[in-house]
Amino acid sequence: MKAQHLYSPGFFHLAVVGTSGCGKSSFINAVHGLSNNHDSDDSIVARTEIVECTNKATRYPDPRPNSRIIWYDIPSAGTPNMPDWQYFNNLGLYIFDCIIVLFDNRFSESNLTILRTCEQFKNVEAFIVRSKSDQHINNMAFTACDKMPQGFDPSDIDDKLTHDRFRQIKSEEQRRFIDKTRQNVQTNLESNNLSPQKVYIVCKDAMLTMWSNSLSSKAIDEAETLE
Ligand SMILES: Nc1nc2c(ncn2[C@@H]2O[C@H](COP(=O)(O)OP(=O)(O)O)[C@@H](O)[C@H]2O)c(=O)[nH]1
Ligand SMILES: [Mg+2]
Repeated sequence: MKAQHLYSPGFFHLAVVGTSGCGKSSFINAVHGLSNNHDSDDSIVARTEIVECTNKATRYPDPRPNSRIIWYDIPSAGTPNMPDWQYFNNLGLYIFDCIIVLFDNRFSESNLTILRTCEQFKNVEAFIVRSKSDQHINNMAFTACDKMPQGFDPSDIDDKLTHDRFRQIKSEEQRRFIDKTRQNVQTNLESNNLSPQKVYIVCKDAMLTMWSNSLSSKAIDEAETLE
């Protein structure tokens, strides 16, 4: 399995796992300073260093100077052709030093199975990351606007009063989203007899902004996640 993943002794091997479409590839791109249409970027990573392993995982050496991390974009979990309990073994996830369990809308059964298996393999440390926070907060904010008095149109960005009010609504919804997400994950961990742990809440744009040493207004846990 180490040969399949082109394992390099002395390096730290980090796998990103999650269901299809949860944002694994976008997350790895953003962590590496690449937008999703990076064919047009001045790529920080030499594209030739990114290889697809025989088991379809994609291997990305970390582009930061002197980094000894190798990132892996792992084929999606929760597909009908591979039950959750086989996924960990079939993809050789036990060879990794660390696994990031990424999820978007739903903290699913396949996420819990991976976390449970990581607890059994004591050498594999797992982190939980919630992706696409921007998308969800936007949706919540627009839903909250529906409850505003008739005539309030959040898309009217030229009106300063509307603009300020919408920003305020968004910041309230962001707080609610953070609280709900943390609570939901803790409840799920607890009811599955898993140890409590932090959930890192991120979005790809704020992650990418970290590369320009500035802080995006969308940022939540991006700095801590990179750390
Ligand atoms: N708004 C938003 N969209 C995202 C984010 N991350 C991923 N996406 C979108 O979600 C879709 C699936 O992402 P992708 O990285 O291909 O998921 P994968 O199947 O897990 O690799 C794409 O359309 C992405 O642009 C995010 O942080 N915010
Ligand atoms: Mg992908």
